[in-house]
Amino acid sequence: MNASLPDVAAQTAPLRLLIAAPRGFCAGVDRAIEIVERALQRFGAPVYVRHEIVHNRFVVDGLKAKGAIFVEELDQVPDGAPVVFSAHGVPKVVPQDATARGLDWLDATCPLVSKVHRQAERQVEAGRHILFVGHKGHPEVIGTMGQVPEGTITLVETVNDVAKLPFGTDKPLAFLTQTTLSVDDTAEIVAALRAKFPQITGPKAEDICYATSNRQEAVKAIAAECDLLLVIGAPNSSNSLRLVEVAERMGTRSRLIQRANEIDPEWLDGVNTLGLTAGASAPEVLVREVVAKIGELRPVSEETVTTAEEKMVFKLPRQLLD
Ligand code: 10D
Ligand code: SF4
Repeated sequence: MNASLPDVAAQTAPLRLLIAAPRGFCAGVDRAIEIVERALQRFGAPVYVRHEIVHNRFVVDGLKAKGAIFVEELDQVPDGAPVVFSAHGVPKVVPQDATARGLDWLDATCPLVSKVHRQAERQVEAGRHILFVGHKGHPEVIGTMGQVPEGTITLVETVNDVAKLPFGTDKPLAFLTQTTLSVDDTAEIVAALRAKFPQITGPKAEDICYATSNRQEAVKAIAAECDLLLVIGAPNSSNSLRLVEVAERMGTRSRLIQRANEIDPEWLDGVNTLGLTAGASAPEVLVREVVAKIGELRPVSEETVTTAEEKMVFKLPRQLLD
């Protein structure tokens, strides 16, 4: 029957797989993982890590296998054991407590997060109240808000929150942001802050990092062509969740997956072009695992779409260099 021919053709035609670049590990994640690995070599196992070093189970399990022990709070670290603070950063009191206990501690906070920490301190020293744009409860937000005394910083999550802020136009204010936010949402929130508080100071744009914005741009470049976009990342990974949102806002169905085995073959029904990317904490080996899995389900023609080149590398902490 002629009517069935297009369907047969659609099923046998290779699936066009568009892989976004940049994707996956950023310089801050590379550095954080290397800090744990070098700490294991230097001190021997076990090395304690406060919070998942980055939000990826595969990475965490790999380090556990080498002797890392992951805990949520410093009081779970026994006396005398070395401890690494995660890439997301910690409140000021954490290194203070570690020093008071005489622990060997290493800070794997991404230098771009540390830069926001220093800005927070400077703004408070200059007498300004900080409006911090971020997601409540995220470890980076807890870490940055914990750089300054309580009552000197207010969390702002939405444009609606801006409308409710009780400050006047004579109050000295500054804004700072989490590094892994949606570029578009943040631009709206910052515009609302500047409109309501003409006196506000802040970074030129916001503190969203190069890796976060590059990965969102790369998704924007392919999403319109895709029938489905898969994002490899964890449900607690802020930057990965933002990539799903970017695709969905462009009208493209998107799914967050941690591993290839989470792909439901039915998702590919009627899909001619599939997009694929990975959050900043997801290793490339998981991208290859997903490509291989898709190849088992359908013949695939693979293309990489590159929107930026990344060359960023961060230095390791001094204690690990000698
Ligand atoms: O949740 P998230 O995007 O902040 O963290 P993740 O570990 O997924 O990626 C690395 C980003 C960091 C450490 C925050 F800058
Ligand atoms: Fe640093 Fe950005 Fe990577 Fe976060 S996502 S670790 S801020 S480079």
